[in-house]
Amino acid sequence: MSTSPWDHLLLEATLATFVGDEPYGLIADGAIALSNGHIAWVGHRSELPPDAVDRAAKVERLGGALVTPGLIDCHTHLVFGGHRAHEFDLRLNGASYEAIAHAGGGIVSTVKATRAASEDELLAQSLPRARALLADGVTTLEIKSGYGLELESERRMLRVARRIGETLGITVRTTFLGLHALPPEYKERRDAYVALVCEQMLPALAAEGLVDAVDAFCENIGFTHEETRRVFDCAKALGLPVKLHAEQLSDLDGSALVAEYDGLSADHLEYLSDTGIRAMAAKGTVAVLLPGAFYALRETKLPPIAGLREHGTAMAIATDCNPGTSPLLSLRMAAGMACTLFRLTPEEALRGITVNAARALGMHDRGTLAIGQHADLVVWRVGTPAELCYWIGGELVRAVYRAGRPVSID
Ligand code: DI6
Ligand code: FE
Repeated sequence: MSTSPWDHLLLEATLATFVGDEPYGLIADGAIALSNGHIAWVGHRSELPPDAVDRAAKVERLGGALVTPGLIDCHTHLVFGGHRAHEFDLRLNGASYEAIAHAGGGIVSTVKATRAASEDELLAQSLPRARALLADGVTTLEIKSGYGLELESERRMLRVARRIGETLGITVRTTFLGLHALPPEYKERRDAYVALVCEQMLPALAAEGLVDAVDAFCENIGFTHEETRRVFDCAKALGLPVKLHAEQLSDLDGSALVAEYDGLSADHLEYLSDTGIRAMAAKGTVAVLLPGAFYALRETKLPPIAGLREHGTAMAIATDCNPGTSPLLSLRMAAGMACTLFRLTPEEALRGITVNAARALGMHDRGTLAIGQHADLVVWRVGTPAELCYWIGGELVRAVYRAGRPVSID
């Protein structure tokens, strides 16, 4: 038996490990040891090595508190300038999201505000949103570009995303979303914009180490299959994984396209068809569900949960935090919405913001409590996993650890 020292031993924990066949991978009266930023031991107290307490530099008794992996928000657009509360108002006065987009509002209005903001201003505006997610337990966060739509502004967004990770001490994965909307200056020149994205923006930003994955908005008000394919081909040539906004407002069969490219995930999926489900299942594409957008748009078409279950497709849940369709600043709230609106079980929803969200980011070193995993974890003020989905609001986080160290959530 190895006797290497542990930095921290947590005892009297209710562990939701998301490993094994038990619901939630639950271990009541569990213990977890952290060493060098990783999980060194996890299991039931009765199985702890006899010298466990002596081995640990610090021992803490949690009195039955729930411990989960650090939460993972695998789909956000949280770096942007301004906000769109006025469109919220317009929608409440009868305008549709598509009508607002066609009239020059929507994504394009956030593009104007984002282009006008300096890097420091963008950081100052975006950091509180990331801080809110962290305060609710998020330790790994995906952030997309897509409100710059020209090289310099896209670069600024991605740099701000990286700076958010450094400032808060959490992991940030960046996604290039050049094909988010057609910039106004390219209105009659779609091809030229797609060429710019593929031939200049993506290669330049990838060379600067600012891009971990590539996404596109495949939609009637977004980009076609062929345009998406062009950017996916470039991503592939650069060795970058792809994912897709698919089947959010209509069924363009984007899910089959992203599956064809061995993509990480297809996201939104309210209009996903049986064909799409089968294509995703064949490739193990993760289904990322975004109930915040469903809620804010008052969508009524539900994603086909029964079909996804039937095919054993991994389902992840994310906030989609963005100024237009999902100004949502709590991943735990997204999980609760997935239960109430989409009828996911609390276990499915919690797997969706831990283990399956890690899969959606292609990160297999987190999202579960298991030996060797990153010591990213949350100690909660509750003792039952379902409570994380059940309580609406409230400050349920007691402590957050990232790579074994406490993170400040103030
Ligand atoms: N789908 C969405 O829900 C967001 N982007 C996208 O492609 C909306 C972004 C916005 O309205 O600003
Ligand atoms: Fe989105």
